[in-house]
Amino acid sequence: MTRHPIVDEGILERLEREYRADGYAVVASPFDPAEVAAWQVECDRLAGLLDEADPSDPRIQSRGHRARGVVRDRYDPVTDFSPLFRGLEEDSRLLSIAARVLGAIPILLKDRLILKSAGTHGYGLHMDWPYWEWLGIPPDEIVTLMLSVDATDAKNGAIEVFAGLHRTPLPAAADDPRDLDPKAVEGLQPRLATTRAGDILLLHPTAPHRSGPNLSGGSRRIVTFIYTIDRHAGARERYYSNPSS
Ligand SMILES: O=C(O)CCC(=O)C(=O)O
Repeated sequence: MTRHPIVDEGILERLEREYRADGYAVVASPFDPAEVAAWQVECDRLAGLLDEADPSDPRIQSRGHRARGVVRDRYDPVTDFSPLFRGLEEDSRLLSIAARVLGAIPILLKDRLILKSAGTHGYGLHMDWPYWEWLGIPPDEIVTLMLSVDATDAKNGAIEVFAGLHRTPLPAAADDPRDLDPKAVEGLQPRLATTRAGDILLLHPTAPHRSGPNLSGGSRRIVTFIYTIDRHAGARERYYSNPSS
């Protein structure tokens, strides 16, 4: 495997500062354009497999769509389906970023691909932590790295983050205790985390976030690697062996 230099110290320093203060941070792409182009080709291949995939496979999940009711939209874990993304998980640039904010050796907890094809619905206000809490890992020992396969913006459903609220207890939604009550952020303005292809959005597990529908004509694809630290070895196996994950 090609070893890439770790991300520059100055970038890591800024990233860590922003991540601690805001609960998220965006890193400009440390990848070569040819690497990102290869991700795009791989996502096209994975999107093409969806029609033939076993409809009962729990690793392929669906999402509401403006015109088609429901569409198959997520691979989780995507590394089960893609040797390219399986290799990317241990890329030294990603590991150096994860190690910096976790302060320990990162290991992969979870990974996924969200295709968000044109017309697919967005995601309501939530934080990811309540979905992982049962694992018993403190939130500061998990970090999410979202890799933009395509540029993201307001039109195609970029992630919106309520910055600086990741240490503030917020009320749960009435219809799902794992989601947040939208009233919790009434009057507050989220930050739209726009990205270029190859950029990485870091998200803290308790950062409140949401995203809009994809109203553009193309897909908005994001590959996500969620890392924990080496003292939680076995957490990935526990996570994926739980049928409700
Ligand atoms: O991809 C998106 O638009 C949002 C995904 C998200 O918020 C999540 O899976 O936690």
